[in-house]
Amino acid sequence: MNKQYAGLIIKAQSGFFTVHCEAGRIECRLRGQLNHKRLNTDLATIGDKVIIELLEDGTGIIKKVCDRNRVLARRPPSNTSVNKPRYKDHEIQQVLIANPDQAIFVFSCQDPTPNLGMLDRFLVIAAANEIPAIICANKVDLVGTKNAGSIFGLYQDIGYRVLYTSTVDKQGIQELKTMLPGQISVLAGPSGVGKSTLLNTIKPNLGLRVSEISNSNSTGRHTTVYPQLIQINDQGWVADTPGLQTLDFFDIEPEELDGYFVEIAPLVSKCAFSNCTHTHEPNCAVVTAVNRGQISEIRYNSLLQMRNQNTQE
Ligand SMILES: Nc1nc2c(ncn2[C@@H]2O[C@H](COP(=O)(O)OP(=O)(O)OP(=O)(O)O)[C@@H](O)[C@H]2O)c(=O)[nH]1
Ligand SMILES: [Mg+2]
Ligand SMILES: [Zn+2]
Repeated sequence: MNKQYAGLIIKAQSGFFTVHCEAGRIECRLRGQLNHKRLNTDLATIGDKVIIELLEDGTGIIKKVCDRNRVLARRPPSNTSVNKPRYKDHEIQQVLIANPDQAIFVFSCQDPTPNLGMLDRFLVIAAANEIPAIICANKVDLVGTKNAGSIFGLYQDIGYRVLYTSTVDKQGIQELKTMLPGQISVLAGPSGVGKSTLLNTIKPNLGLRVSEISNSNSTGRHTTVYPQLIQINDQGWVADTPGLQTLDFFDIEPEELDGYFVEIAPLVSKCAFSNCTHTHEPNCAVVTAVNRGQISEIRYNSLLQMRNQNTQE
């Protein structure tokens, strides 16, 4: 009988998985029968805790994927057939990482222009999955701290922690570094915002591939192609993930979106109608708060836009 080990998937690349365990880093494949177990989700990805069997040739077979406590996931983009896995009639969620303890959503202050609508979507997904969220506003060197604050400050006002970082002048890097030990974190965001560069700056010998062009406003450029977890210390890992262009919700209904906007959620029960859409209804606590300047119009519009998009889907 071959030896078995409990381990953590740290890299996932087209059906091959690198598993970190007592026996080292083992290249593994999934056991065939596992393919039928889960109907609506990626079977295995980074962050999954697994049981592997070590074979004579030094590779391994993943025999069991342990239940996930939470996932950061989206609905796969519909314009790419390869990324749209289906199992019979079920649409399958694309898991960016399994079991994250926190998510760090990275956006650049400039190049590319920050897409706050996408940030709001990330925050909704994190809230829906009970993943603590931190915002990293990178490339602050390009706009200066004051301008960066005028873009991202509203998130601080509603209680999120915002790190202002630059890999050029090293601002905020130490702060980012102190947040990583002892837990599983994920860096996620659009392409070209500097996720891999941030990790190379934190861990200088890492050598992750980064885009050579700093002004990467062309769409479709993806420098990081496979997600992977990088070890920070004994229990501390941080995931570098490929940049996303779209972030569609999986399993989040339009009516529940207001509950995932942290500053709007507490007002919802104060609206006169329990099914209030916060648009035309009388005595809407949300609209009142927007009119009084207590809720940012950017966030309010973001909620309405998300709900419309989701209703159409
Ligand atoms: N000015 C400036 N440029 C930066 C900073 N951080 C990263 N860059 C540049 O931004 C470009 C993109 O960086 P990457 O690290 O490849 O971006 P990424 O988020 O990993 O992109 P994907 O892997 O495609 O998702 C590179 O040319 C970096 O040199 C920064 O703080 N300031
Ligand atoms: Mg990258
Ligand atoms: Zn309302």
